[in-house]
Amino acid sequence: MKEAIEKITAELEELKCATRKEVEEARVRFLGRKGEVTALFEQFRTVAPEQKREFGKKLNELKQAVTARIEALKDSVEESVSASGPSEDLTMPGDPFPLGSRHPVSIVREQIVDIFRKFGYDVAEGPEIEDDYHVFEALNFPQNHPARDMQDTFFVSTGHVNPLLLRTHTSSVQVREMESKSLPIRVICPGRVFRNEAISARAHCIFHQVEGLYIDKGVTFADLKQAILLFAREMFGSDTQIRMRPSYFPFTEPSSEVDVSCNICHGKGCNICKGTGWLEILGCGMVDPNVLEASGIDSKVYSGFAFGMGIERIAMLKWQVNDLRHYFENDMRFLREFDTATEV
Ligand code: 2NM
Repeated sequence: MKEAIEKITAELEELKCATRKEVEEARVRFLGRKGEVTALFEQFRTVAPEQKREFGKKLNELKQAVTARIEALKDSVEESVSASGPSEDLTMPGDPFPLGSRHPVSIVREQIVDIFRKFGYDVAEGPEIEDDYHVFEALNFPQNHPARDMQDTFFVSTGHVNPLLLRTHTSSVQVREMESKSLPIRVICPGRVFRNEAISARAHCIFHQVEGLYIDKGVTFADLKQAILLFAREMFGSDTQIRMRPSYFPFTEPSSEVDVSCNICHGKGCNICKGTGWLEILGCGMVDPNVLEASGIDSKVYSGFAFGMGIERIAMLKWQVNDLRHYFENDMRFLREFDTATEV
């Protein structure tokens, strides 16, 4: 037995393996069920009792040495495999993480909101599911106004005095601001609105608005005109002109629609402005005294202006998008056109 132990110890020092397979073969040869070391443990049972102590120790040491050697060989084989073989190069740059891009509606909404924030306006949001009071009643819509019809508005509940509905404009948020905030109020309300329209290139049942409201003592139409002019120049360029046309909205009196000079043809007439040199961008007016009074504001002391614009419409002008439906279909070929996200 002594010789057998010495023989294995000597062989162990000579043992060389080039592959994982060879290491495994060596393990089986020594430590496997029929291995040489395993056989010695079998033999150990026949050793004379007075020698058991000495050989037991030697055998255990042998097994430990074999195990350690096999482990060492395994490591060296693995190292040389990874040094030569097709393995990971830890200096390689990481896989690129695909970045999305801003949706054109978000880009324009942020631009509009940033301009008014710079003018000192707060930003407010409110519920998309509203009640009749905040969407129509408080905004001076008469009971028989067509917007209150099932044909035009999506109702969530019907059959009672104040039905729930999907807001058709964000003016409802401004009503909530007038009800809850102290004066003066300067606020901008971006958000999604819903109208029961047949979907076409020019109309959609969902779109986005930014509405603004300014109420203080002595606010005049001249203040409105100046605010809109400054906005238009920030948004469309410092040489932009505006034109106001009389209009009608239930919540403002007087009311006006605003055009900006076409920055494609600079007034010469092109197919974007349909040869007129002007592009319609928003509606506005002086807040009707009935609207102020409904929210508890004394219309003899305070006056204000309000305006509203469609975000999709402005984005269409900005990028010459000819069909509203592009904004809602999430076609990657369309969305990638706005991919300015180069910074991480
Ligand atoms: C528009 C046009 C004109 C408007 C009015 C109000 C409120 F709440 F103060 F009465 N908010 N927004 C308004 C006025 C909106 O959108 C074309």
